[in-house]
Amino acid sequence: MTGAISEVPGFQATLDADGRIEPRDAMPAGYRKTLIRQIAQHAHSEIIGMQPEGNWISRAPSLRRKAILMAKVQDEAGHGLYLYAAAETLGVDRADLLDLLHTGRQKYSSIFNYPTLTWADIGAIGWLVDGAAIVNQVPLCRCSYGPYARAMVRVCKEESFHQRQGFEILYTLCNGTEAQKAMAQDALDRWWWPSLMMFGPPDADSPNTAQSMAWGIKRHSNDELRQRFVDMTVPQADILGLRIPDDGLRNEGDHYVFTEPDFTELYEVVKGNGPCNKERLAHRVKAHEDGAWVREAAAAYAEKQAQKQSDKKSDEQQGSAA
Ligand code: FAQ
Repeated sequence: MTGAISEVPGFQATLDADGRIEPRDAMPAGYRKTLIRQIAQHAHSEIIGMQPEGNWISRAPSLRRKAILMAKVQDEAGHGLYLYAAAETLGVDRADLLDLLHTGRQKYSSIFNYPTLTWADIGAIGWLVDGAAIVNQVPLCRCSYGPYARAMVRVCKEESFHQRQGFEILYTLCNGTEAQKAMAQDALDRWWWPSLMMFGPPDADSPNTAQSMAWGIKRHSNDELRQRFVDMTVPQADILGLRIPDDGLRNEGDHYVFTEPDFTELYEVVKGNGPCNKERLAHRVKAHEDGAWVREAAAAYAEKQAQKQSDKKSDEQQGSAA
């Protein structure tokens, strides 16, 4: 594996020309390591992120809502698959990445450690969490690593549908009874601050941002994206008739000034001390163990197919030699 940038011919020139680094290109070890870390964390977030919404599929208020939510949760599984595939182009094995997740040695997004208490939470996840994901991930479509950037293009299209379905759930509640509107407000009150934390620590405390931006992995800093999210979301809250739970929020021309979230809460959740960390990980590990027979069956089938192919090849070789 290659080390410093100076030892990697062509790498910096590709970045300077806004080109894409592809799996077979030489790359600095740190670049590869950072990508594996970020893409794996992203993949883990997608599959753990299925849980808070998945547990509402059986309780969705109508058949239409149930069908939409099922499709959304399946999309998240698909995003996980694209991302694990993108990580594998860097020379790691998906099974090893899952092992790192299951043993707590790799992270997933803090946001998925909060409970979904009411149906309005499903609206809030779509509107705020997918909304934050879009703000974070649209710039990743221009990430310097080709497979990650290309995966993001499709992911972002789907996230955009997810964000609209969440907004539409809340719009319906906000135009319903007083109790439904209060449920929507309560969901916003609980999801607002964790959504701001999704963007990561403030720039001054973010150990990875500067290098990741120099490598063209991240295109914007955590604080820039957080600001962009606030600017996008506040007018949408106005349309819903909901109040953002921030007394310090005010419009200053092009931007909204807002109160920073309590980042000690982010650090605690990332350390494993959020409201649902243990439950989420235990559920994931159990799902993985319960799926062992599928992986074994798929491996046995693949082995049988490979044997068939090789038997056919040797029959053909013998036939042409005779
Ligand atoms: N949660 O130096 P930085 C979704 C960690 S997908 C947990 O700023 P970086 C779709 C960070 O890893 C949501 N850990 O790090 C969906 C680092 O730890 P390490 C996931 C966090 O990488 C919707 C340390 O703190 N999206 O929502 C968090 O430059 C609905 C220092 O931080 C992505 O993964 C956090 N919030 O910036 C699915 C997008 N923030 O590894 C289902 C891609 C920071 O050094 C339902 N990732 N950390 O020990 C990124 O853009 C970046 O990795 C950041 C963090 C911005 C998340």
